[in-house]
Amino acid sequence: MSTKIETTNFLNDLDRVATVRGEIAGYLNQISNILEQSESAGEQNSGKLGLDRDIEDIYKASKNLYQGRFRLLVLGDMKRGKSTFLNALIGENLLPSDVNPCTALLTVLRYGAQKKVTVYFNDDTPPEEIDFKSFKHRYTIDPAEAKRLEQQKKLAFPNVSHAVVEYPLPLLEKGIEIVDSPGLNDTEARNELSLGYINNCHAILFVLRATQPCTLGERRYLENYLKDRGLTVFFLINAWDQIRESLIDPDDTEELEEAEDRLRRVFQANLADYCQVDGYDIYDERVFEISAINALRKRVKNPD
Ligand SMILES: Nc1nc2c(ncn2[C@@H]2O[C@H](COP(=O)(O)OP(=O)(O)OP(=O)(O)O)[C@@H](O)[C@H]2O)c(=O)[nH]1
Ligand SMILES: [Mg+2]
Repeated sequence: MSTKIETTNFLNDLDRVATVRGEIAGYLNQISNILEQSESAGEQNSGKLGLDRDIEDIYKASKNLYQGRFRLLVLGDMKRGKSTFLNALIGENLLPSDVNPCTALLTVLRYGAQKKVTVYFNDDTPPEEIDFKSFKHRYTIDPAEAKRLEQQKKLAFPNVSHAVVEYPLPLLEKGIEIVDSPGLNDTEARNELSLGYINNCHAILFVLRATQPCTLGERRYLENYLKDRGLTVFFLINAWDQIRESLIDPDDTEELEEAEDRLRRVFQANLADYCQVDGYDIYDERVFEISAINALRKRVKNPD
């Protein structure tokens, strides 16, 4: 499996997308202006056509395209490596990720000239900028504590809306926002925080773990929340490195290949339905085998 990230090509592609997006935004703006002028001309002659709503929609679509935000939601069961994947993307161990404490807040990662984290509240409390160490310390929760709160149907930080991490990363400068979410689990109350955010996003990165292939819980989230909703879902099968560790003889390459193929068949059987567009099978464009921890280690060692 290659862990090399083709960043240059990808960033060039994003530049091309930004150019086309700007052009389409310009056309939409022209269309809304022409319609507006026709409506006011009509008003003085034969009467208006009642296109105000359409004009507003087109204007909004144009404005959104100009702003150029594209939001990706990283979703998945607890401890699948969502935060580690994002840290690998940044190239720094910035977001809380550990065997124990877990992500407790929706955390939006967006471009900023300086690294900083700001916590936003649901009540009148003004947004608070804190340092990364305090952020990790204050806003992660232990799974046992998470479970206890769930049983009482309580949220860990009920007055916190979300956190925004700004980071000077070229990928984010092109208008991409990536959202880390608290891990899904058995209790619906906590899942609402992550799943309720789906509509604010343009695509989903659903993170699974190679050594726990499509658990019942995961199949349920996919079936109940993602199936037939017209969403663009990418699947990251993380911790691919652990397959080798689970072999009796980790150096037996034949055994490793067989184990990998068996897992591929399980994932294929469960995810194929989510990788069909207009009758076309696009599995290879939607499902990726990764090792976030290896990628993070490499990025930390070689920052460029
Ligand atoms: N072997 C291996 N371990 C990984 C990999 N990615 C993450 N981990 C480990 O898995 C544990 C959980 O990782 P997190 O990134 O905190 O997982 P998460 O999905 O964000 O967890 P929650 O926020 O609790 O839902 C950590 O101990 C990571 O070091 C991987 O690719 N391979
Ligand atoms: Mg996390």
